[in-house]
Amino acid sequence: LAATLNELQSEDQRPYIYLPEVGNSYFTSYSLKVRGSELGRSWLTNPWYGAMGTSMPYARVVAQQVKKRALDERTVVITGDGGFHFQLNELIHFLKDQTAVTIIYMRNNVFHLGKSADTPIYHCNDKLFDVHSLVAAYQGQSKMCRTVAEFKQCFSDYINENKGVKLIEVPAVPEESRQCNEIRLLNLYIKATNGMPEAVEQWNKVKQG
Ligand SMILES: Cc1ncc(C[n+]2csc(CCOP(=O)(O)OP(=O)(O)O)c2C)c(N)n1
Ligand SMILES: [Mg+2]
Repeated sequence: LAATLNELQSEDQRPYIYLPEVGNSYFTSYSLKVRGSELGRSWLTNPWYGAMGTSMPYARVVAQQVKKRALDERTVVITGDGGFHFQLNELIHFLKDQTAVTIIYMRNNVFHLGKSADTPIYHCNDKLFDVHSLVAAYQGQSKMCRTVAEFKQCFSDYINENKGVKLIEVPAVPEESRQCNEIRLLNLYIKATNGMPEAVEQWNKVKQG
């Protein structure tokens, strides 16, 4: 995802102000290359011990400021499904304020980051949940994108239109082989800290470079 966004941002002079939520999105966002924003920050996330729950309120204020100062910049939220769902109360403000936001919704139906078992407590979503009906209620637009090409087209369309709530649903497979390097390293570190012999060996190799 970061590589794709970097490509899109490099071809676009308008700065994207990224609001990554804590979860896989947060770690993915470490690889983002940003342009300078007039607001002074183009990557803004929660510094308070990594607590989830700030991307939407932050995005709301960023979008308000972008509008108020008439900046040619874009507000982009990158979020997991769990993190997004408990901040849905914020969505109404984009409609009330007539502000614009593009939300990248990384859907895996689970609280994945930090998950340490396959128990129901991690099941934060349901396969039948229709996020598109939700966005429609806020007079927004949304699309599910399965390929990089689809994503690029949809993201560019939404960024160009720059109106109201736009959401791109990206199916995220919670498998090691599909994850960014930062997440792979984090999971390896957690396993090594938990004393798994194979992970300890691999982690020591990583540390030695
Ligand atoms: C308030 C709060 N509760 C719990 C956590 C622990 N936590 C960190 S990431 C995460 C899962 C996030 O799930 P989701 O938003 O679906 O993103 P994913 O990891 O699946 O990409 C949890 C529960 C936290 N950081 N902050
Ligand atoms: Mg999730």
